[in-house]
Amino acid sequence: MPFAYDDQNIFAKILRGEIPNDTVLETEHTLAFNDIQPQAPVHVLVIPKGAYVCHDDFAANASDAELVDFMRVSARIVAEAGISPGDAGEGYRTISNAGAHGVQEVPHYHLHILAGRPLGRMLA
Ligand code: D5M
Repeated sequence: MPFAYDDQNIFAKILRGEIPNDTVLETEHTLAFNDIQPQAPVHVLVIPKGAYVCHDDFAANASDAELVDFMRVSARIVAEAGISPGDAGEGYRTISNAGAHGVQEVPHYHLHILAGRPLGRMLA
């Protein structure tokens, strides 16, 4: 069954320029901005500009160009924040909540990038 995308969700409004955001990085297919309720010193959300509901919708249905751009933007956020273990940074966590059990609040696919403090053991 195809995903039902609600174009009134808050990230759709951000993408249409109807409400402001604190942009970190923008490319042709992807927008990254600071979370309005940060859970860590670094808390960036990366979203595709296309209308995808959650991770598996995006991963299954986005174009190669969208997928690559999204991943490269996420890498640039990490690099520019200086948090990559590859650059001797302190590390980070990526999270993507999906659906009811994933406790997804905004039904537009997004990747959380959290860093800047020890994040604790968290798998559920
Ligand atoms: O998380 C949704 C996240 O979106 C949550 O951390 C708050 C954030 N949020 C909500 N509205 C805004 C605006 N307007 N700007 C920036 N960040 C926002 P979820 O994974 O869906 O539970």
